[in-house]
Amino acid sequence: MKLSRRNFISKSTFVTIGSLLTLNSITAKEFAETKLKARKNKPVVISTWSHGVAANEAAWEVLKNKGKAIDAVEKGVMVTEADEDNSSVGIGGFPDRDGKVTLDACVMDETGNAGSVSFLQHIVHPISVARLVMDKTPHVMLSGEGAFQFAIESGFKKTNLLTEKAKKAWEKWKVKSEYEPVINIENHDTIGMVALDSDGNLSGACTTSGLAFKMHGRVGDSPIIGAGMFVDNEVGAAVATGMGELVMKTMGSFLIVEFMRNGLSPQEACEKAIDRIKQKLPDYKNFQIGYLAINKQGETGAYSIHKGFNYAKYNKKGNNLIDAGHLLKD
Ligand code: SD4
Repeated sequence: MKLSRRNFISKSTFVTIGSLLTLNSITAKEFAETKLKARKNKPVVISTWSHGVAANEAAWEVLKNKGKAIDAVEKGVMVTEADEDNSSVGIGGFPDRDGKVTLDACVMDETGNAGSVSFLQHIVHPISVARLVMDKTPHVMLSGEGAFQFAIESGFKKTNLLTEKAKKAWEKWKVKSEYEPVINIENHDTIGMVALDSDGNLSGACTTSGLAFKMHGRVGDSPIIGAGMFVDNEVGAAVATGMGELVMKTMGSFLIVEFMRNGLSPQEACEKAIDRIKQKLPDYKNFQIGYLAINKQGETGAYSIHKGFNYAKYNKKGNNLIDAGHLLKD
């Protein structure tokens, strides 16, 4: 039958409404399932490495009182930034080759807003500067002197971040000056945190002094939205730790969120992003990368290249340190 224009329009309208109805009923079903799972799982927060346990405590204080995920992750990672014994975040972080402590951090909230600072010196809480970049400026990222100036103008105090312990470690390193980022030893302290709050909203934060004894001016993945951390409130959030160059080259956190968008669980998505590193970067065995992910339902996942990566998870069942699975079985 030849379709008249009128016929065609009415038939295609019928098809469109028909497919919309199917689409809507699937979406409604999925939506209901997501809500049900989320109700069971939320709130929940996960963060990298064993210092995540203390950071989660502070985040949980916010989450348990029905606070926002963005406030929880900021408060959470601030604990690690203020910890002088932690040699890769905030005060006490190991310096670069030239003895300068330079910090990278970023935040992202449920609206898709993001803020970041890189190569920031003399400020104990770069995460809060990143939050202000997000909340108070039209920009996403401020760097170096400009980031410092913004921090001072916003009321942050100039502080010497190089502790005696970190200075001693740097002086010891200078004797040989070998530039060898070691797996799970000097890279093991960055804190990345993602959370789902009681309202079902996701946010993330990541903060670090980066690789110990790095080249002056080196910036890692941690302040790069999409690399070190990414949030899409429709889907999930992910955060990275380890050798940032590998994460940047594969856009790790964004990739994980996109894998989840395409139907993978957080665990499968982390594994697939580690596999992407394996496929693309032949020297991957020399480095450690750890990924964490959470989805809208409050399900979580974690995976790394090498053994030794762990993370802290706080939900209604309590605050637990968990060993992540890993690719290389050596
Ligand atoms: C960086 N990804 O600067 C950071 C380092 C890190 O655990 O995560 N260490 O490359």
